[in-house]
Amino acid sequence: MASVQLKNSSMEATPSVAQSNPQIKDTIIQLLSNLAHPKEIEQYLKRFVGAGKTHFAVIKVGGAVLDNDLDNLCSSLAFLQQIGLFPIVVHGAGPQLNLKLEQANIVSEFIDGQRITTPSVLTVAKKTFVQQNLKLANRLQTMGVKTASITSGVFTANQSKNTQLGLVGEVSKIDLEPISMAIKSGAIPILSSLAETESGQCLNINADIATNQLAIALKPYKIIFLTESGGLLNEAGKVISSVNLVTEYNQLIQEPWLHGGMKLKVKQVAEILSQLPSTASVSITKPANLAKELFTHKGSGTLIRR
Ligand code: X2W
Repeated sequence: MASVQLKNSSMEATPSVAQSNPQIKDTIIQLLSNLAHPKEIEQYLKRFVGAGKTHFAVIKVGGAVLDNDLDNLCSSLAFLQQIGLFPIVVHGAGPQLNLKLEQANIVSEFIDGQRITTPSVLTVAKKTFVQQNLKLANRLQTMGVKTASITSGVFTANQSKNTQLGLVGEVSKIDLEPISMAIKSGAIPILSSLAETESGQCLNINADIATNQLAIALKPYKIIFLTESGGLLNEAGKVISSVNLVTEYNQLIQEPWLHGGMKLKVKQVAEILSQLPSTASVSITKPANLAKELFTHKGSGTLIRR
């Protein structure tokens, strides 16, 4: 992966509400008491709060989750914000774009998980991504959660070297300022996977790739992929609770049951974690189980570490 230039890398780790007001800690522990022992919750809380407001978590929300699990997603995000933790959300909108292109009779094809993006695909993509961003933001706002929709200004990209992909971007620079400003104003930043070239041409980026690049730039404590399946699934269709990349990666990647999309995800996760401090980890879980995955030893989805 080409190295990404970072603007505003000196973004300070501002204290969260729980850090500046220790009394809130007890309320949080009480709120989570049905999930695990208070000591366990406290241990995680300390870690997350210690990571600072802007470095707690980057959360990728797949487009399918926005269609099928929006209520659980918004409740989980609202809970995090109420306890003073500000996740940075990157959303996808793949299924919604598939539908819109089909309705417009525009053919859409993929190469290795990336959509071939012609000018007419890009026009529909921009509209669809902004609509999905606002759908999530509006729902959160009706729950009293302040949000900042960020659909440009963070990712600068070059057009992909694979010319067959058309208007697809490879991230070259990340500006953290819009994210930092949003969090300072008490809002959850919600990012769409769109970039611009230096000359202002809009480009489409796969939302997983945008998330990975942002995570490498921000070095958050947690990187979370929210999916409908709630984790990596084994041969029997059950969620694999943890993967240690040091001891299990080689075997896992060769398993015949690990299908293409998941294999790609495991490879990408290994690449992100290789560029982050060893304290960082990746979780794949479903929206309803986000707090359980974050605050308990047992977790609820797949925890990947190295
Ligand atoms: C993706 C961006 C959206 C996305 C696309 O056009 O579908 C490229 O493939 P999901 O819901 O996370 O799949 N862009 C270049 O990744 O959404």
